[in-house]
Amino acid sequence: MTETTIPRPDTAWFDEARFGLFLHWGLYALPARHEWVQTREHLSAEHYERYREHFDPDRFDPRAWAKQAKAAGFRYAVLTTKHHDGFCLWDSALTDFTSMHTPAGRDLVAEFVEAFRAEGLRIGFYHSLIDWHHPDFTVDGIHPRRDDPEALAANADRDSSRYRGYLHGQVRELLTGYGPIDYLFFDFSYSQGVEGLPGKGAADWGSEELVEMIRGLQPEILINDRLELPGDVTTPEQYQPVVTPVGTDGEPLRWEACQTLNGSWGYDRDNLDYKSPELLLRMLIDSVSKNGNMLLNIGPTARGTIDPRAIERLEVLADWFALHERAIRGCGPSEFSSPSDVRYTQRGDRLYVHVFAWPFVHLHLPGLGGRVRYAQLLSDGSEVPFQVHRPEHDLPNQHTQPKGLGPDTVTLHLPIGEPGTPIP
Ligand code: H79
Repeated sequence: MTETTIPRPDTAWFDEARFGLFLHWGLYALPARHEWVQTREHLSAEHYERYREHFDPDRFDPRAWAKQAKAAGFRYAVLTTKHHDGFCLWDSALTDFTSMHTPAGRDLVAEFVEAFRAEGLRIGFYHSLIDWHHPDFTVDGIHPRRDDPEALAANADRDSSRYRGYLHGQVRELLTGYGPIDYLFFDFSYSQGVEGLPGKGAADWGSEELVEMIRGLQPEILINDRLELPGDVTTPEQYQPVVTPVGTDGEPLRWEACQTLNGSWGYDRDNLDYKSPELLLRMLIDSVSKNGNMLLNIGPTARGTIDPRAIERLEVLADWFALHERAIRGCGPSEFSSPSDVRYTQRGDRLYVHVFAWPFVHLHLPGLGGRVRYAQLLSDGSEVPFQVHRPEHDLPNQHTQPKGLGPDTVTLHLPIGEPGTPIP
């Protein structure tokens, strides 16, 4: 497979959108203590299976989710069709470990797609390469039964090519049953192994064939890079890259930081360690300033609701986006470099100066002299006076005109205090 034979998908929508919603929803919402609970606590298959009988999301309202997401500034949404536990949210013909065989009794992927599409959001599917439920998925270094010698010995009876067939078959179902899908987020490869036990990677997933099948079914879909193949999007997890990520050839990559609200992806009831709304906004701004997106996660509850701490943050995002959308959407990095504690985003001839350390009375922006016609606060449209620093004013002890600024520096004169929004 080479770049010349495979048509590249249209990526403009992804670059424009900048902000996506990740949704981790599945049986792990019931134990409600992290989506890796099965491995973390070595839960038996029987123990975990019980959650299937109790999965009854009676308050699931995908249209409400979609409306809230749109208002909060998201322009695409990525749902866990299946996580590592192997539980499927759609009506798969290849297993009965699905939402169909729970009290829900419905295809939740279908309802998600329908509702989010109706709000004009792009649709992404998260799909786990890892599957702790499938009988042919060998027990490896991150499997819930990794410490069970019998389970490890039974690997001899597991047929990994059958698992590969299942994986490919399920992806085919997802890409043929729900119309055009915009993004596929696979998770994840760990072929280096884990603490002396085996891992899995491209050979286990049949990555090349899988991508070939996907491109054949949906040529426009974007695929992340966790198949151990180069992808359309690289997805740093739970950190902000210090600089724009580059590939092995040194070229910048299309990227998206996937981030949690509180360190857990699945609903984690007793975890109150939430990032502040201000921090979440800074993470988004930071991503855009480095030509990236942010995929921010919510873990809905077992009843299909979104917990109050998450709602609170969505509401702040909605208020912020109402005034500041133009500093994010369709923006990218600036041709200018920002001072510390400031991020620049730019679209055409509009430079957005995001001041992370407020308030200062004066803000010096080197490199902008002669390039600024007018400056204003985005939040209220009020003028921000500025001057171009002139070296002849470099007088000792004159605190408003310190020495050492180049003639190309612009000094913004900022108001003290914040005009009604978390970050001006
Ligand atoms: O779905 C969410 C998480 O459940 C999943 N990806 C997001 C989107 C995820 N969780 N952890 N990881 C991905 C990376 C896990 C890394 C580790 Fe390991 C597993 C660290 C130690 C065990 C892989 C194997 C890396 C080193 C060894």
